[in-house]
Amino acid sequence: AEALFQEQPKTGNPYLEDTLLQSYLKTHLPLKVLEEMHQNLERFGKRLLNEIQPLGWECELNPPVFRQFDAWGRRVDHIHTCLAWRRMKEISAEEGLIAEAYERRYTHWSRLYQAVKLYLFSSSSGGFSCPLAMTDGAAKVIESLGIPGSLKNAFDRLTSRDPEMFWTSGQWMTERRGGSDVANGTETVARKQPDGSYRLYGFKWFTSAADSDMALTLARIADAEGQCTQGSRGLSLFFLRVRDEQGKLNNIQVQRLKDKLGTRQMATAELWLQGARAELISAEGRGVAAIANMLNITRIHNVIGAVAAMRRMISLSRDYACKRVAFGKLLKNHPLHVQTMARMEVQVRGAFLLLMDIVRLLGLTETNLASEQEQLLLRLLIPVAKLYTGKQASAVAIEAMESFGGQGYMEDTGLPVILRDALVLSIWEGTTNVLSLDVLRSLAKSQGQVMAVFLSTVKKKLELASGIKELSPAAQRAQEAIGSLQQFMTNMGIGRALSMELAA
Ligand code: MFK
Ligand code: FAD
Repeated sequence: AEALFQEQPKTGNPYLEDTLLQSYLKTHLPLKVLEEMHQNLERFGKRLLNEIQPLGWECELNPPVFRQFDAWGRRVDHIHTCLAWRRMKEISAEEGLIAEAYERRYTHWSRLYQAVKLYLFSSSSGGFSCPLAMTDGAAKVIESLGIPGSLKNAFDRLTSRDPEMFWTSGQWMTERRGGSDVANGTETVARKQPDGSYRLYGFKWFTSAADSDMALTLARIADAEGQCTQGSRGLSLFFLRVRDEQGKLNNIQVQRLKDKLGTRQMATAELWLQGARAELISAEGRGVAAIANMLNITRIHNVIGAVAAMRRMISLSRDYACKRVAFGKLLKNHPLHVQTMARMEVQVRGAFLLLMDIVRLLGLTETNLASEQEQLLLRLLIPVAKLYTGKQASAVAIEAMESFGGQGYMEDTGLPVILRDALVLSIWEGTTNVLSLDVLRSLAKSQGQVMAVFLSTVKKKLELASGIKELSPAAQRAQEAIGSLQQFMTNMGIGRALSMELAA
């Protein structure tokens, strides 16, 4: 009778099973750094398997619950999160999932190391990688402001390894009139107080991980007559604590939690700001430019989430192919099935290498080791990678789901969750088309230089590839195409043309 049951797909230590990750680290890292990281990652992989994956599943089974009133009718607006979710916060601190990037004990490799840990963590995290993305983004903004005295405590907490100290942050940008068009859609008003602080009044339409300790948000400062400047130049960036030490909300009301297709493990709330006390942290009218530092980090986290989701689905699919028999042989012995899996594997490998290159460049930039060309390349690659891998993750997750046949569609296998959560990756943190426009923004702002750097980098890589025998004809053809594109750009003065286009 036992033979009637299908064995469920399983994976082992995600670090040890990821041969591409291991070979990337071996090829790129200095030996001493590699040895330390290897040991730590092997340990972390074991922890993921034995402790974190089961917690992640608990988070899925116990989504947050919103309680607006207490038993006696008092308004409490309490967002109850499960024990496993709270444990994820402690683990994130213990593992230094944010701290690692800011301590920089491996200089420019620290960012890459952090990204590798987040990549391994992501698909087991029960959605906790979402608050971590915003926490990292907030730390980055504060660091780029030079860690002003008033934000030192927040910075220390966001980057702490002590679970008691560790804070997570929200990123409240989206309002009802505009999630993409934040510049025109933001209605929240900031009124200056006699002590120099501000009070915020408005409605934030999507606020994920609303159980976070703090948030960065945008608002328009009202002048003495109560008037505000409209458009992008009217927006400023604010820091606020969500609750006080007693857990009381900072003049904020929770309207409700969103009823979402996926990412159900974490609370996304609609919030009324009714005089929330906040601190202005950007120059007046420079809110969008200041929060762009956060966006660029959270967009990289989005890429991490996309690659991790693809890797998880494919790893499970590979294991299944070694267990499931159809037409008298294992799936792995059906050439057509293997071809489908190979195509997915190529997708995830390409995305993984792109991610590694981005975090390598980010690490260089943050330690002042990046050339101007590398900085330009980073600016271009972030939106490109976010828009590309966001879509790619959904497509790969759908394909992988099919590789389990009907079982792939069953809730309690845990596979549909991965697909549902992947579908948001192309929506939040900038939709695909909005990010395409961001690519144009980076082209225009640099007068086309980012594209020139991109093309010359690709050309160099292709020259290297031409040395590899099997690749040479394809590499040759690609090089010719790049050459013509470069010629075209020079002739057209593409940077100037784009500036005009955008200005129009
Ligand atoms: C798996 C983990 C994932 C984590 C998920 C966490 C949960 C989800 C959280 C969210 O979804 S948060 C909300 C995310 N929202 C967006 O991504 C908004 C999408 N819209 C855009 O990105 C628009 O392009 C943008 C709001 C930025 C347009 O604003 P503006 O003011 O019309 O743009 P403008 O005037 O071109 O730029 C203003 C300044 O910002 C310029 O600087 P300068 O004044 O110095 O020239 C720009 O260069 C700068 N800027 C804009 N985008 C930039 C940037 N700088 C660097 N990088 C960028 N990407
Ligand atoms: P719109 O801006 O109305 O977009 C609608 C469509 O129009 C899209 O297809 C878009 O691509 C297209 N479009 C818009 N402008 C252009 C243009 N110029 N050219 C071409 N096409 C265009 N936001 C936060 O601030 N904080 C959060 O924590 C947060 N969490 C979220 C969690 C979830 C699960 C989800 C789904 C969203 C979350 N968001 C959050 C909001 C998210 O960032 C926005 O939904 C997203 O940026 C899109 O904005 P919008 O919903 O206003 O759509």
